[in-house]
Amino acid sequence: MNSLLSIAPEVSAALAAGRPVVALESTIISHGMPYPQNLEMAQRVEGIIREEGAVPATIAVADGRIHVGLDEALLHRLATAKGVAKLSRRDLAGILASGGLGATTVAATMIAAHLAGIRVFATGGIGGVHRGAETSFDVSADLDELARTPVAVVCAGAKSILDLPKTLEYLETRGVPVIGYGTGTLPAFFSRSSGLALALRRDTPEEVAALLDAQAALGFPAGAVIANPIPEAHALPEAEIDAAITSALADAGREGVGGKDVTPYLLARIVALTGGRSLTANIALVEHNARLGARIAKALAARA
Ligand code: PSU
Ligand code: MN
Repeated sequence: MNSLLSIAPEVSAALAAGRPVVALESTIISHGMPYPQNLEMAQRVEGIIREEGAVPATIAVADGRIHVGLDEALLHRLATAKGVAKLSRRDLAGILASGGLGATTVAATMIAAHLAGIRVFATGGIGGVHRGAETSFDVSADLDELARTPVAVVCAGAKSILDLPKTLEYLETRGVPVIGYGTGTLPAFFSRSSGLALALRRDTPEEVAALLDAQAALGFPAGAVIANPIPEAHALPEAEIDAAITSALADAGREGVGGKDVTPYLLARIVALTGGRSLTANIALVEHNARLGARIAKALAARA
């Protein structure tokens, strides 16, 4: 395994000393946002985690290794290179064997974080059950990863490009705790609430850490979703975002977009259709999640 995993010295020193570390994904950089906002976001998010007293570990694959903690050059390549592969669980072996450049989704980032010994991961949104999944079978591998890999994912819920009720049902079936952070309902990414009730609510990083430690003590393989609503000031009006999502979905259908291209296609269409307003909101919520991720990592470190 060591030959496949390349952990940055700062990250491995923090892990060895039991200091807080927060994992970050790279598909959000390569496929989730346009350049140069993607690079600025990635750098700012790392800065926020440091400001909170934790160590950021952005994860990607290059030159036959999984990198946990990226240098400036690799971060820049991910933000600018054409044809960066989008990696989920099924893609990891292939890209490691071929030596290509790849960005990790939530699923692949969880795998890498767990291999490195990192328990907390912050991002924007998770994948889920797509609308129309009853005919397309399009269910993100993120959900099964949450059921089998013990990493807590701090996110702003999921976008309503997905079928949110089905996504919650699937997570329930697979035994994944979905914890509303300061809320009793599932946040819907651009808006603070989907209206869907959650079984779990926690209001402080310490309470979240206690739950994660209890889950670890049970020996369950599963991760957890920490669903953190977008800050009020950045939430988008639901009518505006719903209209953009409806038309993005129609465009995807017309153009026959399928497989792993669906999510990046929809994200880019929504940015275009909202005149960039969705991008500003997306960046704000990722920053907010990074701060909470760092605080949860610190609370976990304090319990150890
Ligand atoms: N949702 C977002 N932004 C993103 C993604 C999802 O709001 O960037 C990315 C994440 O990397 C997530 C992936 O893991 O898309 C899910 O892709 P798929 O639906 O193909 O599983
Ligand atoms: Mn899919």
